[in-house]
Amino acid sequence: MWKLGRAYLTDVLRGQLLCGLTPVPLQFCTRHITCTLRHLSTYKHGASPWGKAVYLKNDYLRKVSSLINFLRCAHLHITPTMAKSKFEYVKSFEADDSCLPNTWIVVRVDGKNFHRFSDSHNFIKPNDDRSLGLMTKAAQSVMEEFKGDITLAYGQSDEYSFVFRKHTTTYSRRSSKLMTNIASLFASSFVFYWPRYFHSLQLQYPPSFDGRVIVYPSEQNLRDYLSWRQADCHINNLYNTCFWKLIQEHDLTPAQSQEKLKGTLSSDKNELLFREFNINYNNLPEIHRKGTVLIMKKEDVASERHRSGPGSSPKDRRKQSSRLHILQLHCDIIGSQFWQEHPEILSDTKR
Ligand SMILES: Nc1nc2c(ncn2[C@@H]2O[C@H](COP(=O)(O)OP(=O)(O)OP(=O)(O)O)[C@@H](O)[C@H]2O)c(=O)[nH]1
Ligand SMILES: [Mg+2]
Repeated sequence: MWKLGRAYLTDVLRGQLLCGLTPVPLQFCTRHITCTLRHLSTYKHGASPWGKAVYLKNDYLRKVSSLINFLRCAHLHITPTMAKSKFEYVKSFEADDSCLPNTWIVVRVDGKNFHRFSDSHNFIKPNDDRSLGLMTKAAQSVMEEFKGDITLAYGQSDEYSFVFRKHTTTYSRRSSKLMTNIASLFASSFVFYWPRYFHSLQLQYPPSFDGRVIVYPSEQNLRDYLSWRQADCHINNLYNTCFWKLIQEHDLTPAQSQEKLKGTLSSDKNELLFREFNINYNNLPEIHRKGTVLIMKKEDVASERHRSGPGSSPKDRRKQSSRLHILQLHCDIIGSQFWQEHPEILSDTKR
């Protein structure tokens, strides 16, 4: 592989050297550039995971690729007969946005202006279980699509975060491909499954979701990210529960309710809920306090017949007995217990 790359580089350089002298070596040069590109592209986009891994890891090949892009940009006149078209060089202007290797890729989607969207669709305040259920259904569609590659998803309010396994090679780790595919599949699933959760309530307008990609180099960073999102869920839920109780049951205006809660600590809000509304915050539904965690779990689905059926090989039996399914939890992910119980989330084996 290494030798092959080096041989092509030598040819390309030789061709470049000669192309200033006569038109014939120019053809020589372009033929080799085209050839090299085809090989690189095979390794980069090929079906073989080995090829992809080699492409990702082989710094040398990346340099060859950059050199070729440089030659193209420098207006080497690649003729239409040699390359696909003389316009193809414009592809080299595309930014290389592949995520850093050996990091956890997180894609977070967030509803665009859901303050307005929730008002337009009369969402129950502060938490609408129809909306939470629909968000989770859309997240499950995404996890199904990237089966075995997304190990955990965490959602609350109008957002969902998807964690890819550390060494994923999906879309060659290209940030824009990952982000746009997830955001668009999430949005289309949200619309597709809308009637299942909102029944006869019509969608007033098409919702949309923004997306972002963040890479985390250490387990601690990744866990801190998820802790941050869950803490955000708790802080907002505690505030919103107090805010809406004061409006709904004490007839305060939104401005008065806001004023009453200004500067209060978490303990003050817990106290207010207990004293004025006889609510123990810790007894409120976990889905509202902790959000939703989705993880991939292996499920034993083999029937007795499959396990010992005539003609079934041990491989068949293994296949039949380990189907992946999505487990939905509403638990704490800030402490260590969750991570001790599900070590496979951070281990990198493709599931
Ligand atoms: N009533 C109600 N509102 C919700 C629910 N879930 C989300 N929302 C609304 O969605 C908003 C989400 O917050 P943000 O994502 O920060 O705000 P946004 O309006 O979506 O604005 P951008 O994300 O910046 O476009 C909340 O402030 C609520 O207004 C719900 O279950 N019930
Ligand atoms: Mg939003």
